Amino acid sequence: MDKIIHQSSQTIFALSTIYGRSAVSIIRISGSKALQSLEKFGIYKKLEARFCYFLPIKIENEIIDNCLIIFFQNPKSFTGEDLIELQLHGSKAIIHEVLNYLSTIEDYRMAEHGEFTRRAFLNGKLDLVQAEGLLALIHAETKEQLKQANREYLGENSKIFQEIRQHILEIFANCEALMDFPEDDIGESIHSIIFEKLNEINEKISEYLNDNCIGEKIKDGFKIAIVGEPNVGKSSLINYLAKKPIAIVSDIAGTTRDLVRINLDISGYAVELIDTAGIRETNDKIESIGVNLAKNIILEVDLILVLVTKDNIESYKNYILDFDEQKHILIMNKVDDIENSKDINANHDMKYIEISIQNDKNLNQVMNAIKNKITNLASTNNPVITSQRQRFILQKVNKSLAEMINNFDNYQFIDILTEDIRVVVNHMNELIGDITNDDVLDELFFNFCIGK
Ligand SMILES: Nc1nc2c(ncn2[C@@H]2O[C@H](COP(=O)(O)OP(=O)(O)OP(=O)(O)O)[C@@H](O)[C@H]2O)c(=O)[nH]1
Ligand SMILES: [Mg+2]
Repeated sequence: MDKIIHQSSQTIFALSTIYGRSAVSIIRISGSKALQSLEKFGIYKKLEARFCYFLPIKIENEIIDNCLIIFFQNPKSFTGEDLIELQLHGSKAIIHEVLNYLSTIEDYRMAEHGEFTRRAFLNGKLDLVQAEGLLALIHAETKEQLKQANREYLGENSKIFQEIRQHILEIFANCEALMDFPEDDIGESIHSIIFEKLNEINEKISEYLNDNCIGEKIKDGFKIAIVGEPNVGKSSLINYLAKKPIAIVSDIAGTTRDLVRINLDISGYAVELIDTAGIRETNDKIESIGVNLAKNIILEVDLILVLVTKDNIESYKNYILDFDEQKHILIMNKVDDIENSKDINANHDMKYIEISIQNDKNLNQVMNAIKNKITNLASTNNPVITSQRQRFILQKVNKSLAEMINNFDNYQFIDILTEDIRVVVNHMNELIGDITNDDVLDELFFNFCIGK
């Protein structure tokens, strides 16, 4: 059954494209009185829904612009309300005139952040997970971010969450049946069905949770740090990978103190690359703050480029206590300084990529190694969880189900189990957005821009 369309008494409007000079600017107007704006602009023609009209809009009889106008009639619009889209020329003067004029119409006001999408959500046009997908879609900067956002926005993940909820609802129905046959054979068999189903569903949820937070990493970006002793060429390497000079390079040991960050697109994945202070014992107050930042960032990132030179080949063991090949790439720089660099790898268990940033030697191997490591990290099945909100709720569900399974034989009354399952169903409703509270909605929609 279609949801009842919720038409707010206030009609909202906003610029949906970026403010500034451009070929086209789009202003959207949504609400029960959206059509009134056309009369105010001197358009008395009755517009058919979903047709495109090329008409002059006037303010006090003066033409402001010739524009394309589309009328989306409720419920077949993005918000579910009556919605007008004005495609104007992208001039600041036109945008000002039109927005100012709209604000003078009774019951009209400028939209708040994400208010169009919030109305769409309230009118059942999308669920909360899809709204998160839409936000990710707008923020996507790389191909993999886009693919993940589209899966979420188009409802693939919602479908999985709905299926989980459906299975839990079935268990709930089994519990109710059990109330009718508490003591006999049928009761026994339903009892074991419930136990099996609880196990089955919770294993699936654990699988989704056990994903190394890849969904969030694809969305927010993988973090990669370059670490090593002073002067090994860390800043030279970040400048090379960033293709521009973002960090100071000098032959004075201890040049970099702050964390220097840059966002890159590597093989379609968003990556934040971080240059760090050279790690050494120092009495310099500022430098030692930098060294601490470097040591701490090692614990935070997904991948570490460990840079050494022939003089300090194993020094990384002082600050990387837990060397994991998945998480680290060992690189030896300045091989231009070494007569026969092959011997260095031969003398050590660990394999280094030998490079010379100065001579542009083997730098493509560093990029390939980074690409391989990131694609390996991301190579689980498409992640289902993409936000902390979703993860927290699923963790609650997972924990509650695990407790039920562990205490299954101790449930003396089936109605207590039924009640526990009802709580879990409510968590799933919260996840999909069938139960909401204003704080959650405020937080999510505030991250949208004003015209969305
Ligand atoms: N010979 C040679 N010198 C290099 C190479 N790469 C960088 N250098 C030089 O090494 C010196 C230190 O380079 P940086 O990139 O500042 O080193 P860093 O690791 O960032 O140093 P800190 O910020 O002090 O920790 C500079 O003089 C660079 O020009 C290389 O491949 N070969
Ligand atoms: Mg540096």
